[in-house]
Amino acid sequence: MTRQEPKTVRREDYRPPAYRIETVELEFDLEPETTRVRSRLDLRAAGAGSREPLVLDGESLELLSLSLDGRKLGSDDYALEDDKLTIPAPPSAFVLEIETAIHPAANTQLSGLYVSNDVFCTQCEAEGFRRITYFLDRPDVMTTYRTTIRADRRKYPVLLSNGNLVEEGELDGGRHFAVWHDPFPKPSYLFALVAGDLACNEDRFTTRSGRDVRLRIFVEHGKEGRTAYAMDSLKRAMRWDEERFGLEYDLDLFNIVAVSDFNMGAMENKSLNVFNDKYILADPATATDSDYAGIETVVAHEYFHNWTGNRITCRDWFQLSLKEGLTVFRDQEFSSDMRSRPVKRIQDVRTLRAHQFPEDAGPLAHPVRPDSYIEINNFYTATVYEKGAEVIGMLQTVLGRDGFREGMDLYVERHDGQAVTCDDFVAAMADANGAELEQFKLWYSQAGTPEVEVSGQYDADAGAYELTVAQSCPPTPGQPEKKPMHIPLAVGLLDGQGRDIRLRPEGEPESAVAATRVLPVRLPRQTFRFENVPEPRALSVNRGFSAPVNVKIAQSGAERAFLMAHDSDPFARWEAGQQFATDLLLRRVAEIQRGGNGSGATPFDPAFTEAVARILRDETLEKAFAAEAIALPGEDYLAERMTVIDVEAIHAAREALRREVARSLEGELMRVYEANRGQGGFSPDAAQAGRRALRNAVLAYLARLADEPEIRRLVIEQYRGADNMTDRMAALRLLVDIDGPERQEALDDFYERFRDNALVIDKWLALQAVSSLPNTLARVTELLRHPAFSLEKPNKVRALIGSFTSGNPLRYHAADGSGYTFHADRTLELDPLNPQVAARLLAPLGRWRRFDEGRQEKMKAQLERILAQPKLSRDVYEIASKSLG
Ligand code: 0A1
Ligand code: ZN
Repeated sequence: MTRQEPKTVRREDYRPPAYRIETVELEFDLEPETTRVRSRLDLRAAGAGSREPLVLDGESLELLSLSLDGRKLGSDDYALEDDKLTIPAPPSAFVLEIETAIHPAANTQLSGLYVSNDVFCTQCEAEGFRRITYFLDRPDVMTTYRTTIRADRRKYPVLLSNGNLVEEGELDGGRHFAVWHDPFPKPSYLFALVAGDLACNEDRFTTRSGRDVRLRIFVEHGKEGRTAYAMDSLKRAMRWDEERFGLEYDLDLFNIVAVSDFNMGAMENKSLNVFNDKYILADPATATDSDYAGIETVVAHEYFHNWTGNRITCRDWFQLSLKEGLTVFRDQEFSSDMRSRPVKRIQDVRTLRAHQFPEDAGPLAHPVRPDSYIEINNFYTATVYEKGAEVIGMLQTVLGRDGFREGMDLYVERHDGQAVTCDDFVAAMADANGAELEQFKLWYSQAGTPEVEVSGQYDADAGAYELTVAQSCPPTPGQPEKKPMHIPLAVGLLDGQGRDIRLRPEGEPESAVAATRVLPVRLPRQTFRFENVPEPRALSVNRGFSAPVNVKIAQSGAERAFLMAHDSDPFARWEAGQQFATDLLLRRVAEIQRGGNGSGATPFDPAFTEAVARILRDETLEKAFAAEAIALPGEDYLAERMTVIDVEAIHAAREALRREVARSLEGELMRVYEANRGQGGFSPDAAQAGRRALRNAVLAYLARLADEPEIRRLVIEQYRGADNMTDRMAALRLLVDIDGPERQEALDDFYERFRDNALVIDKWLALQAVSSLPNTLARVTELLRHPAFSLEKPNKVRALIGSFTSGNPLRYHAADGSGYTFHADRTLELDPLNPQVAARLLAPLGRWRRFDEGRQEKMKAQLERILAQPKLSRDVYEIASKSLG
């Protein structure tokens, strides 16, 4: 087979645009089958000297007409290729008018203009605008938009675009129109248009300088009652950004539209955010506490982009983390202020370790600021987003909260209205603080998770403590050798009573004494010495997860239990428990691998169970924290810690430890379960959510004793009696792993109750896909034909296929390779419909190097089968070919 190798785009090839667009006027005549788009561009050559051809991007467009300064161009005047339109020698300033036809109803890729449940909407990031009209579709071309929308009045009464509504009225033939003007210059990826028959929830917000902003959330009719939490989140986010960063909203109108078909979570288009309705709609009967938390975060994230992304945008797509890492950091800070900061930190680290660490250790590893890509849509990754946010968080740790704020102020002052780079951001931080951040910038350019090996030594005679820190970073694709990084490593020492020892580094004044020290680790190997230290009992490292690294430290179970009980840093307390459990579980895995099923295995260290019991009894702990602290590390995390991953042994070991804890602490667990029954009405607030989290974490332990009829009854009763989705889902999650008649009864009941709510049915699909029962793949395959499933709806695909391939390692990695064949089959079916989503789901196959030889061969064979497909998208081609390496 011959294939035209897709082109690689390189960061070093960046050139500024040859033309500027002064203004753009767009006119849409909306029809689902064929929509006509007229565009009027006011163009100007950017450089003074020799003039270059004008090359406009375009994809899947029908060109209807083209004229320059009012003169119609003939086919000799321009060159039309698959992905571009070239005008070889235009004048230095001119007006170009372009008319194109596009086909929104047939747009299953959901990029450009498409139709979702009879609503027209757009998705232009990263390169979707070129699927609407020919344009300089790159983020460093910023211009002002005036947009006219015409459509059937009855079917599309609501017509929206960016900015302010300047005119609207009636047209012949039952049509109407609206004209929108956005005064803020923006790149094309932030353009948006929506037209449909939508209901709206309207509210107001007064900014601190007195601007009265009209807030509207548009949804399909009948769903407006489920938008209250999103609206409340929006208002809280607007206030928070004023208070924390001094950033105010800048228009009189802010619109959100929720649609049911969307490739990602949501999109920050200027004053017209478009959302996957999963991140807008909630009520107690249908949304879990984590759904509520997700809404709060995503609504805030998109709103925060107005400054970090829209007013200051990216020069080119390699700088994506400039807006994404920073905006994730901002939404994490916001959620930390709204809820429990330690619990938020724990959850963010769990996510980072589950998604970003494996990415950074695999064939798709790339720096936070990548050097090359084939398809930019493949780079909306955990590395760009979540590791990018960690990098920003480290800057705040290094510069201090106030220093960071000064850096932000300078960044906004310098770059408002510009398209800039990650270097510009770091320069603002450095200049505002007189700081040296050259070595720190390696966090943007070097991929891979650094390893930090720590050992401590106490010199009783001198009363001094010496900490030796060695760093290294594993090779990643294209980066065999790494330079030492600047790692801000927060450490503390605990005395025999579990109190923090005040630490003063050698040679520094008494005023530098603190309980937690942030060590500036910069060398491959470095020793830090602390004077006047009484004998320590335990060392606490990477407090608050101050750096996204893997820490290696030799610690006994007793030390870990001590830290679990006493560390003043709640994150470190949680981490001590995770590492304690990890040690026990990996030891058990090794035993299972040596000796069969592990039934004659060495018992787990009882100190762990005791530590869990202590958490359950500690009334001073936040309940949400206690829930996190008793939850074992996930199968993914444990897998990451093994050289050759054994999914069956990991599953067995984890089940065994859960059963062991449940058996030893049954009475205690029962007590906590009963003590945390909800009374009174439901509220999604952090306190109530924490109580539910703890109770459900406890129930998950108890469910390991499901041979006891009493325990089965408990789970079923919770399922039946639940007055909220969190409790109902938690019980159903346990039931799907328990073979028996109750399982199907509950699943059928759930389906009947919620069959009219697409988002809840996604949960139903996902739960069946993550079941540990052996027939799961057969059931998932059956569900592909269920009326509730559709390959054209990304939420359905993620719920059923994604949950199986990335949320069920035990069944996905079945030794016979059936999971892999299933995955490749679905990829090949989905690729022609929606390449973005197909490519995003592919990562698990790329982890083949980490498995035994039999699985390796089977995984590779499926990747090869995908690559052999002649008409593969760039998206899937890039992931599959890089995965094979
Ligand atoms: N900028 C959005 C994420 C996003 C990216 C691409 C999309 O379509 C391909 C859609 C949304 C955010 O960070 O929320
Ligand atoms: Zn974002």
